[in-house]
Amino acid sequence: MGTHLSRTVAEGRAFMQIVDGKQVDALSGERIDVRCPSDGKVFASIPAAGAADVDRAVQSARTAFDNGPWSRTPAVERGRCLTRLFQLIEKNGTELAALESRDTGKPVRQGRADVNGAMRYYEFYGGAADKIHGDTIPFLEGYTALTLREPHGVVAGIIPWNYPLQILARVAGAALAMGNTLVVKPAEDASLTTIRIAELALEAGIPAGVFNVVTGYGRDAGAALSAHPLVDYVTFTGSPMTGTAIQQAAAINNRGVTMELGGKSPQIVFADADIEAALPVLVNAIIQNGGQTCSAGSRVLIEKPVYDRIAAGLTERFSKLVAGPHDADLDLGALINPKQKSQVAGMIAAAQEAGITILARGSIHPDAPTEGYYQAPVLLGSVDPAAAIAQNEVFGPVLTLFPFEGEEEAIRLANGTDFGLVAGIWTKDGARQHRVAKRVRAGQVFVNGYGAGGGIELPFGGFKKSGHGREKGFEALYDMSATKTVVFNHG
Ligand code: TXE
Repeated sequence: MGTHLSRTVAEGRAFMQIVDGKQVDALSGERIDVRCPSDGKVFASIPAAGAADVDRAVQSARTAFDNGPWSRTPAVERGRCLTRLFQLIEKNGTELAALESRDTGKPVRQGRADVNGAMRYYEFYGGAADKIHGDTIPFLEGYTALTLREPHGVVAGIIPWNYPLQILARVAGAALAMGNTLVVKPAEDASLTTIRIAELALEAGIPAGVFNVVTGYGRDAGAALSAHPLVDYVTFTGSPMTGTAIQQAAAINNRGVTMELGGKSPQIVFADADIEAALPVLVNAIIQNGGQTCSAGSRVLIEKPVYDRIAAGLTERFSKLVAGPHDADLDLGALINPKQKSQVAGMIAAAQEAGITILARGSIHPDAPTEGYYQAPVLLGSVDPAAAIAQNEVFGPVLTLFPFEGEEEAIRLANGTDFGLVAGIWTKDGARQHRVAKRVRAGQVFVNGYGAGGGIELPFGGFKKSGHGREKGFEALYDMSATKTVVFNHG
């Protein structure tokens, strides 16, 4: 397990923010160390922006919006810029994948998948930019009434650390396609690819001031951005607690928000399911990105006749899973930071204290640096649905199993948390597929499969505590714009 390219990429680089098309440091000159989760070592730094930096970036986005170099550019031309950005990401894909995986600790394979996902967003929204239109509406005699889709103006995007490339792409792709300008605040733990994408956006012909990036802590830069009076709309992916704080800040200015706040997503396996097909999907849905995925399938509800068979199949697979450095490309990498590692370990310990059985535990590669933030995957059996580990998002490689009896209990358990982001249903019974899909409270439901995070074309977002608003697909373009009604009096 030697040092590969992905453990040397960006070594020693002092990254800059992108404001008004220029690379800028924080006004205070303060910086944040960037550590690689695989070995805990500092390898680069980013500016620590404060309120004054945020103001400078928002003013730039405001001017760019009001002067119209982007919002009044024909939609087809905006689409072409996004398509060029897609091509530039493809061209720089190897570097971006290495940077993303070193910055976040995810296996390079996952970094590559994230680059592909990000490309698809810019490709999709590049093509969609000139395909969103308003309506004409039958109205009173002597009048013509029509609607226009207008950009909000300045959109603030606050991005988490788990999938920076992809989450940025779904925000930026939709917002820019509709003619908004952007100020993005990536997470302090994973800002590097966001900076690189903003640089590539300039190269793609997106005008200066349209795509700004401020880096820094949430409590400083994030809070100032969400409360800024010149921001017209805020979009956020992250924890429910921070989501509440951001909504409160945006409410000071009565601004609209899109909130994607995580989940506790169930996969329901009925006794007639194709179990061999389900098993690898059940494992991947929680192991992908070390479980640090908002749509992770963290709860498996199993009909009693097949509980033992599925528990045995998962036990066998979990015992073989190995965590290790991102460039070793094992089943999973390190978690993002020591706080996340202790949160996950603490929740596992509390579950054990509550008497919940550990059915299987994967391992950490013996050569993995001891300073890295590793957590071996854990499988928990026959979990009490009221237990903390059954109700709260773990955001780590921990899968919980629950036996159930019959469809009613399955639905009750599936809907029995505060969240409602994604659900999986495994059954060959067509009528049951439809019945259960309708009654499960989740923004996305997969039948005989599970698309954690996939499907750029598919609307995505939560019910209940998982948030509101929809991202991805055409629906995101509606969230990223407002309807204007225009009425002509011919009289
Ligand atoms: O999230 P935060 P954290 C969940 C997951 C995880 C937990 C904590 O359960 O264990 O959240 O992670 C910025 N005003 N998810 O603490 O705080 C912050 O700088 C404005 C689920 O990292 O939500 C970062 O850019 N912004 C999730 C972003 O918010 C603020 C993805 C996310 O950080 C701010 C990540 C403030 N007051 C974590 N405070 C998902 N839904 O996929 C922080 N930020």
